[in-house]
Amino acid sequence: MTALDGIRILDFTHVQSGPTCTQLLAWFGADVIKVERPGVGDATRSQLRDIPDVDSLYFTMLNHNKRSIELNGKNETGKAVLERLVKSCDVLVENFAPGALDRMGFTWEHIHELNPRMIVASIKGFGPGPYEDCKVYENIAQCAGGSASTTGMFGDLPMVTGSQIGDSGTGLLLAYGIVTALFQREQTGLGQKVSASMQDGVLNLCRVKLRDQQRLQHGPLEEYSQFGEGIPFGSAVPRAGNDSGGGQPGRILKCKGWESDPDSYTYFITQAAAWKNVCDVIGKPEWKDDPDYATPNARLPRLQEIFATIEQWTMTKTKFEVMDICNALDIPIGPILSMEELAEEQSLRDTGTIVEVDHPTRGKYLSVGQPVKLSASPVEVKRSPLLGEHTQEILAEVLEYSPDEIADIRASGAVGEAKT
Ligand code: CAO
Repeated sequence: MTALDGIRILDFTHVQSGPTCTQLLAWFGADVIKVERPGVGDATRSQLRDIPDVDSLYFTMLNHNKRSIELNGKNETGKAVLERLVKSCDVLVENFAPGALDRMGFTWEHIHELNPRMIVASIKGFGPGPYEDCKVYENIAQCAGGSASTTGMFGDLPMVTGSQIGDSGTGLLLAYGIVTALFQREQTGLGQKVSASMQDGVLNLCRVKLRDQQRLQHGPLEEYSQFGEGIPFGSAVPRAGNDSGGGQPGRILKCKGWESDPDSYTYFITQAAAWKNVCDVIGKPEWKDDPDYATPNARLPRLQEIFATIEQWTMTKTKFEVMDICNALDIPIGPILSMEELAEEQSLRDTGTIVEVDHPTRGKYLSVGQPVKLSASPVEVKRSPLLGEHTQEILAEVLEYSPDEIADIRASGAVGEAKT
């Protein structure tokens, strides 16, 4: 038994944000039926392909545990099939460009009339306002949501991050909205609209920068390197390189081998409670009682010197030696782990955070698994579906069309060719 057993999702999502959401629901047991354009499918099937004619890793890593039906929502027969799907599903999830679902004839009012219990969940780039009609991809959301403006080195270009906070981040939020709406439906018996915008999602994740924007009105941000360097602040929160966003100053420091290994670095935090241990480890016991270094406030204007001194020590150790030595002394630090190292990390395989999946045309590949673990809802990550792999079984078993009706639907061109 899984947590979302019995919940059926009409998955009208594509690319990354929406598919992230429906994959999370599928992992907890929802029956996710992915609707794809006949013969074409989700655009990511053919994007960034590493093997000719094989579904890309982009697609396979976002569409596990789903079923695929080819269905043309603009064909009259296809629309009738879609209406039947609306009536037999609990949730419709979509991340089309603004207005696309309405243009297909599936307005909220129409869907609600067909199935008052249906929850209609949407991701758009922007919420209501001046940009509500815009199409949006990941990096646009990072730029419009405050992340790019506050990421990067001081005085340098705004930077986007490697984490897909606009796409996967918003997909996560939408899943939370859907499950909450399902919970409310238990009491009301009615569906509702669930909306998440990528700009809102990114801004939500950037809350510490909105915090700092307001702190700036009351004085300089003393934990930023810029303060220690004597560079005045402007009116907006600046980019602060690898400074910590929390109350404990931190930096990325070189470790042994950094000259040839681009990931031979560690994140080092000078947490107040661990300060005395830091002084001992780096060979500066005199700093423990020196009034210029003994308290967090005294250290703030000296952070550059302090981290340079710590780095002299970290450069004599590998990032893993630094981790072992510091953890034993309760000094919070973190090695910079490369994707190569993470892919090989056995403990992540053991917990299902990274999984190896077998695929009929691709063979074995790695994917991220469910990051949230429920003790009573085990997750088995299953391969993504081939395009239209389940069209026949969905028409016959879920929608209960007769063989003659299915023949007519196929003849109309609404669902593509039968798969052998
Ligand atoms: N049957 C019939 N038509 C279908 C269909 C189906 N099964 N599936 C899709 N279509 C149609 C849509 O109805 C739409 O038609 P119209 O433009 O005539 O209304 C058309 O295909 C294209 O859809 P789209 O505009 O959503 O796709 P796009 O590639 O042009 O834009 C994207 C992609 C992601 C920019 C846009 O969908 C978007 O802004 N989505 C919201 C934000 C979002 O989720 N972005 C994250 C993407 S991941 O980086």
